[in-house]
Amino acid sequence: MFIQTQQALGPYQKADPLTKVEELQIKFLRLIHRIGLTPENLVVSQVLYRLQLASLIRAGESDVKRPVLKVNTARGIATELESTGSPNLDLSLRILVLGKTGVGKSSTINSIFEQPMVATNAFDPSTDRIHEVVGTIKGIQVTVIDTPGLSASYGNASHNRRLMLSIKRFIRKSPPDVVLYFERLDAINRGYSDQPLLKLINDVFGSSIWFNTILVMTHASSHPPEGSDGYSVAYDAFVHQCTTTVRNYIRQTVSNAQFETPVILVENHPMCRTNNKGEKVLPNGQVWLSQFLLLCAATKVLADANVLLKFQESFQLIPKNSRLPSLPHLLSSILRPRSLPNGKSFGDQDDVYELLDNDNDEDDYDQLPPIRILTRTQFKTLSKAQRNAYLDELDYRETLYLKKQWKEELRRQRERMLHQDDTYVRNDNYENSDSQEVSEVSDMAIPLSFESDNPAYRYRSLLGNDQWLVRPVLDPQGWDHDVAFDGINLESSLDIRKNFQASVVGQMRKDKEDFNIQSECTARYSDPRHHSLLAEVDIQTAAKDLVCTVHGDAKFCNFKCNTTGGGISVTKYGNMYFVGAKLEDSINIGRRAKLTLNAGQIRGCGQVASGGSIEATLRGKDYPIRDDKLTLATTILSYDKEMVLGGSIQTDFRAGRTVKMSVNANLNSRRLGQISIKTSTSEHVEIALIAIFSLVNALIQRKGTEASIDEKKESTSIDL
Ligand SMILES: Nc1nc2c(ncn2[C@@H]2O[C@H](COP(=O)(O)OP(=O)(O)O)[C@@H](O)[C@H]2O)c(=O)[nH]1
Ligand SMILES: [Mg+2]
Repeated sequence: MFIQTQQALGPYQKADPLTKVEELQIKFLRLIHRIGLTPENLVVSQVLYRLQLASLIRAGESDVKRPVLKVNTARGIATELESTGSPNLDLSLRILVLGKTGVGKSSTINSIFEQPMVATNAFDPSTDRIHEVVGTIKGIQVTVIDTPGLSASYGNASHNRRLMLSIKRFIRKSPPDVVLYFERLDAINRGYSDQPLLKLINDVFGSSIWFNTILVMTHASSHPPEGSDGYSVAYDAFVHQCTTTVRNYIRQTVSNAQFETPVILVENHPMCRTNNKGEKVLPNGQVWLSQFLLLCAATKVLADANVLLKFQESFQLIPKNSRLPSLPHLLSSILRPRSLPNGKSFGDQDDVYELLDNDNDEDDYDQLPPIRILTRTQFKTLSKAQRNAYLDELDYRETLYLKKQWKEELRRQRERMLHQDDTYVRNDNYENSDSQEVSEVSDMAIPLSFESDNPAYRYRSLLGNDQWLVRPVLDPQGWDHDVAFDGINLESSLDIRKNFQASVVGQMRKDKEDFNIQSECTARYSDPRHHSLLAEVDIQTAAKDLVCTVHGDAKFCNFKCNTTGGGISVTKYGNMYFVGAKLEDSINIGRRAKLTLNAGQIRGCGQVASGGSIEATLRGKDYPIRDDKLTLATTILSYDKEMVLGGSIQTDFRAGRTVKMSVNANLNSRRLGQISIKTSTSEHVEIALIAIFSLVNALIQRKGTEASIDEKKESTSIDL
């Protein structure tokens, strides 16, 4: 039977991970046989069940459908191999021990090898360096990495950190299969708290260390303490209470309430009770060495199977979303048009120059007949229709005048750029240079939804010169109001040399525990033929990690009305990397219409998100003096086997002479959407506002009833 199976498995051996998992299962069963346990043992059956389940899931997913090796068949093969004794059980275990000094790490190593391998000491730390102890237990090769004890006193955190870092270096090349964290059973009492030590382990090795960690309790034959009734607590209840205490600390450390660390009880005392086979037993009759080997082997086998079947990525100790940045979010950040802080979107300036070149109705304003400006009393004598006609005329003239001004300014600017080569003033001579050389720092753009609670928008420049704009950031819930603000916001943008601009935006905030940074550095080069290059580095803190993104964009004006571009970005989040790329194209149709298409993909940590959008913009006839426009966009996003389609409409227009409206609405195929209406006015228009409020109210109510039926979610924001 064995030979048959070998032949059957033979051809798959290299290629098929499922076959490797089946081999692992057979090896595990052979070891169980040697330890003297049966597959009916609770832990053994759990391990076999998990291996079966994992294989079935992967076999079901793969294209080559094939039956998974049944437990009974595997058991038969294992028994047969054990009875013939060949081939050798090719299984190895690599174990790292961690724990405070004197808890019995070295003694346990001697106990499991059943001979003195390392020195132990009751009073002084006797393990002074990290070293490997190699031997065989039940025919499998076991390597234990013995480490000097950690210090229990809180003042010694730096010693502990140094020690852990050197352990981390030691295991870098070949990581352990199992980590044993040691405690003394008799030392766990109500006052026990090793949380700082556990937290340090978590910080140095990362939370993934807990997947392979087993809690080892030495001195397991200790007498349970007396209960409140004067009698000793039952042994099992005592053990349960102690393990629960330590497990809870580990749960708090990894911030996961479900996490259950396996426990092994150990007794190293030479006088430990033995059974009739001479095996050391605990007060409850358990042979602790077999339990020890079983749990170590189970941990290794399950971890190996996860790696082989690529399951390890789907396990996250801390809920997935808080650890992984959202891929759709990263994708939309790569797809968004890049902008410099002066509000000009990357490439926009070129459009504007183009408009200037194409604009022939030069002297519109100068050709207008003169108009008589009325005094207030004269104005009052006019009829309503006359008043309107008069105001319209003024408005028209204002537009033309602004247009003329704008063109002149643009021409001057272009002139300057062309002559800058010779007269270019270096950075350090800025005092002497014409202050016009420095691009102006604009005010912070008003966010889409204006939150009056967000102080970044409430406080304006504290101190500023031509190059730097500095603003305080005040958090109403902040920790220290004596200093009046919790952070600082810095912005600067300057022309470094001809056609080369750079900008920095940064915000730093500090509260009692966290220090947050958010910064964006951008450099942009654009050549006279409207080709442009942009490089950007974003750094920000997210929880405890630093998220760093490097982004590069290039745009080529290949035809007169067509611009093609592409970009790549790399994001580092903790120790994960995400790489993204995008392609985009924008076509100007006439002077006022623009069509933009883009598509991009981002991947990392085995996940992929792809998406794209088509956007059509129609600008008002007075662009860019008045920025009336209508934008229609559709987007598509595919992530995690799901496809989401979205559509949005945005329009900015003037409703009458004094009121500007901005309406933004979007909805996606998940039935999530948003409507936002903003108005700004230079006159009191309470009546109009009341109308809008009632309109919005009516909308909310209607949508509210729809929502209950359709699970539709809408949010409405009104910004004044
Ligand atoms: N009674 C008892 N004593 C133990 C046990 N484990 C270790 N010891 C004793 O505790 C002392 C310190 O042990 P050692 O292995 O050197 O601790 P390490 O610093 O963690 O390596 C030694 O004197 C051991 O004999 C145990 O399970 N039961
Ligand atoms: Mg030791």
